[in-house]
Amino acid sequence: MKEFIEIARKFEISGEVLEVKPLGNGLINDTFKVITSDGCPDYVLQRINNAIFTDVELLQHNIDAVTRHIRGKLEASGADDIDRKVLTYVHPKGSDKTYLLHEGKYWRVSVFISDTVTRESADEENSYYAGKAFGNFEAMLTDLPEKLGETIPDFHNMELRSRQLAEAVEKDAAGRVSDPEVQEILADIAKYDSEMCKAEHLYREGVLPKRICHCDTKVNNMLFDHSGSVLCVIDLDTVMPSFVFSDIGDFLRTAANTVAEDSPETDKVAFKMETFKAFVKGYLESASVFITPIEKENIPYAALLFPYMQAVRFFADYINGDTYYKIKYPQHNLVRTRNQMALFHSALSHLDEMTAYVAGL
Ligand code: GN1
Ligand code: MG
Repeated sequence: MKEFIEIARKFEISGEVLEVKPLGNGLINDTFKVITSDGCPDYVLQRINNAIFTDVELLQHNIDAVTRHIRGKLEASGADDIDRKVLTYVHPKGSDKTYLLHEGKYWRVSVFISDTVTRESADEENSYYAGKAFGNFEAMLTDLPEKLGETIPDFHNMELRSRQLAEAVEKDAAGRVSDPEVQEILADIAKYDSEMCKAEHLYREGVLPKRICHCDTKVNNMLFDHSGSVLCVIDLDTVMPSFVFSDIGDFLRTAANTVAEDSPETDKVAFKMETFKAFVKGYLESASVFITPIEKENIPYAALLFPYMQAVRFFADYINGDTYYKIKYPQHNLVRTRNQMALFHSALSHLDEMTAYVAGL
């Protein structure tokens, strides 16, 4: 980790950099914790995956605008402990940017928020607080003065994701398409394709708005405090204009699944209605200041869309020969696909119940 210590030292870090070690389990960037000498904060060092985030200038522009705006809102509301509620990025020495380009790689450093809890799953209480936190996150960004770009264009556009899967099948780069199981999954995915592209249809009809959303609200992208509430929303790379379905759907995709997104025990996958109810309750409490009836009534659709879209994305990557997501073994993306399709089917079996619940709120 000596090389990483040298990188960390290029940033305006207080104290002496003592050690750098791996942190978290994101599937895209490489993340490390920077340990410093006593009395100084620790830091988070990230190597940005610029094969995926090709416009790092735009990426950091978005993040800087969002963190500045949220900090301003927290200050105006008289909140305490603000440095623990919003991320603080530090500059490389002698630079006014919040990233460093060094030997062709992009790096950034933020202050590590200590004494928090990170989770891979969430109970009802956590889910309620997460709902409140993301509703509030979106509410705070409704009057963001800067325009944000899409760091990954059309990131959560289901029509695009379907096309990408079709292209992957067409190319068959890894020779995986003839496998009967692959064919079976493709047929299952195809059945729901037009229904799942509903958001794009509504958007074209002009009845569904895009708002600034987080777009990667999986459970491990937020820091909880010891009371179970969300202290700080992290992993801001995908903050961009999207449909509110993104933030609702991705949280439920991870939190309402009885097992992890890559569990091979497909028969254990189930969509937890209590998580759905708790999250949606919290979300609507804080999103009520901006949410429109069409957004609200499609919350159950969001709960279906995200496992479905994630299955399509994992599957396209599997068929392409695993070029996007980090994998730990050759079938990893196939296992993830099976898992997400099972979750989709389980959520689908609860559609009426979800619809009735949302209508009653
Ligand atoms: C990626 O970076 P990470 O692991 O938080 C991905 C999300 C997926 C998720 C699946 C930029 O998130 O969209 O939902 O993996 N991020 C990007 O676990 O593609
Ligand atoms: Mg992450």
